[in-house]
Amino acid sequence: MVNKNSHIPIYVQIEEELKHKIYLGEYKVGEPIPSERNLSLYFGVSRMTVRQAITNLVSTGKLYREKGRGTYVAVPKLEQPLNGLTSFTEDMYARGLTPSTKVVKFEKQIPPFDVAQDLLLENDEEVYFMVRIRNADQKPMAIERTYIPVKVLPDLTEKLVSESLYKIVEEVYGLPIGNAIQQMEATNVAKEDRKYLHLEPNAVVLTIKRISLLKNGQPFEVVQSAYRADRYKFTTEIQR
Ligand code: 16G
Repeated sequence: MVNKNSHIPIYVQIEEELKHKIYLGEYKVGEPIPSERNLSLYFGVSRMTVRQAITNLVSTGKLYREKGRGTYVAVPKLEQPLNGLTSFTEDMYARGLTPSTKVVKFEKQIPPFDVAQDLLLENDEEVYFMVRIRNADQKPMAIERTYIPVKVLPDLTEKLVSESLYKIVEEVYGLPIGNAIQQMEATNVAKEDRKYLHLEPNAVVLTIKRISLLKNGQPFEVVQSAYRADRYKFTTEIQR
């Protein structure tokens, strides 16, 4: 219950109480929480105060709003450690989820200039360009746009990349993977990605660019991906 004499703002106390109820399973994942009206009666505070608490929980991804229907408890975000060069397929299996992939584009092309530079390609060298939707337990997590030099993985096919690319690189082509450089930033979801990721306009995604190299130093992929920010959080262990 709220303590009106506390130095902790009332909306923060309500946030804590709602989080506690989610933790205890009193409010269940995918189910609605009580209406603002009922919560304001329950806590004995104004609806504005309740709304502020709910808005904060929505922005941190604990709750989500469905237009005209109410506010629901969100699925906890998937935690992804950032200390190893792992594939999407490995990451999902490590969490007990089943990965699946929909290839929406697969073609040969001359890459954009900056991609050619990242892949250390000459002007006329081609890449395979693919767009893949990556799902966990059938739900979209990310969309990936990948460029792979044709000379590094000749005869790559759409069928091969509908499963794990890293597995194919290592097991079919026999090329050991080395390291990668990755950049991450928060952006609004691109218009063309909304339908694939089932997101509303202006939803936030984690936009990641990865350049990966084989053990021998040859770059083999440039990937631009958008991960659903409401489903994913990245964790890093850092040492002093
Ligand atoms: C991850 C990588 C992506 C890589 C893919 C390979 C990030 C941000 N991206 O999704 O660069 O191409 O794994 O996964 O982690 P796969 O072997 O399952 O195809």
